[in-house]
Amino acid sequence: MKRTIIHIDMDAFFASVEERDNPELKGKPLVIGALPDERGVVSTCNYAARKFGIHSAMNIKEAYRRCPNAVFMHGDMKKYEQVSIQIHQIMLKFTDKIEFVALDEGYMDVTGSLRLFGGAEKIGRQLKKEIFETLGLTCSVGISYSMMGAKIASEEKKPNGFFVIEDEKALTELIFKRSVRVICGIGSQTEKKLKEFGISTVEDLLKAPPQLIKTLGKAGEDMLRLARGRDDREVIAENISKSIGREYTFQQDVEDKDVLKDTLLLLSGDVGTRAKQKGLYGKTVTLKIKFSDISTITRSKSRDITNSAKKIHSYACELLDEVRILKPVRLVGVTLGNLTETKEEDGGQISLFEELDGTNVQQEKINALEDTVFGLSLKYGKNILKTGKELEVQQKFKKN
Ligand code: TTP
Ligand code: MG
Repeated sequence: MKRTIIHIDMDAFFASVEERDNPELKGKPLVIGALPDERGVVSTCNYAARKFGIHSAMNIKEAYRRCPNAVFMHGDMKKYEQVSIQIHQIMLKFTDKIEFVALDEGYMDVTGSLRLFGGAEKIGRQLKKEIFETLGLTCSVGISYSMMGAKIASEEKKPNGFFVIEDEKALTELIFKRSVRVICGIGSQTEKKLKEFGISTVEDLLKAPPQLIKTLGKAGEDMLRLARGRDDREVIAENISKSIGREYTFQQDVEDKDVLKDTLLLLSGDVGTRAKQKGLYGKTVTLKIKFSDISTITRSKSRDITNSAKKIHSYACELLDEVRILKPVRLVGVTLGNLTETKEEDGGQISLFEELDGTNVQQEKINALEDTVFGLSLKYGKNILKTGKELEVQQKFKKN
């Protein structure tokens, strides 16, 4: 059956949230990330700053050189996570088949909602309208028959875009003359490799001798299939996906394990909240660390089934203690995996509150307290209650 997929991506996400909240910034070039006198990179910038050639991941000194008059600001991850949850809630009005792939980006399979809402374009337009009216932010929406098609469609008319790619033929025609980078999964390394074989564009790939594709193995077959517009990947909703994860890219590289642990506390809080929202529990906690040279490691631990933020944090910290940090860290992430909807009896009696807050509270009390916090945060927003530790960490982020 033909599917209908929508891809939504917020425009200049962090920067747009700051422009919205600080009206005096309107129209000025705005760079979110490190400050010019710090070591670090651009997280993102608004479209006024992009005119100067500034972009994500650019060294902050280079960004400053290109536009010394821009406003430079640190990001506020907690705020962006909050907005992300609000975006998700608006998307849920149209379908629960949603796969969020970044804070500001997600796929929706709306095949089953078409009749109810009067078609894909109506859903797409309504989505944009509700996000703008409720959150004061613009986004770009792409509609297509596949995930790749929808993603390319949402990029086509950015910012505030709306674009439909009907079928495989329309997609192939659209990307025929473009760089192979347009194909999902082809990054700079693969691009380089393909160039050695004389393949730079989608057209080159489609016209490449079958023998050459064969030498590239399974990856070659996959690329060719995608270049022909065939993409069968399904939108995997979080409530049936195998994991819930969150990660954070530092504006400046970090070497201090305590800062990593503090960051993991915030991330674990978010993972725990998301799991609770979905009524899910997980058995495996995975820690991800990306170093400044972009080498990445992951470590996993399977323990008691849980969705407690405290437990997730504690397991992530145990994993971190087993890693030797020999290079500066650029990104840290935590994922709760092996998800189920049923909670087996909590085995452990480790009082993590003891560790975190210096008080000795029994596990049942901790669970009850977490449930209360969760109930309140659902009602009033995620920031309603925080442990002293969390506040301390947030202050630290703000200072940084
Ligand atoms: P993107 O969607 O890639 O970028 P964007 O929303 O800022 O701009 P647009 O989609 O209009 O092109 O990323 C979403 C957010 O993720 C972005 O606002 C900041 C953050 N981010 C980083 O922190 N570092 C990065 O290298 C990138 C690409 C994004
Ligand atoms: Mg975006």
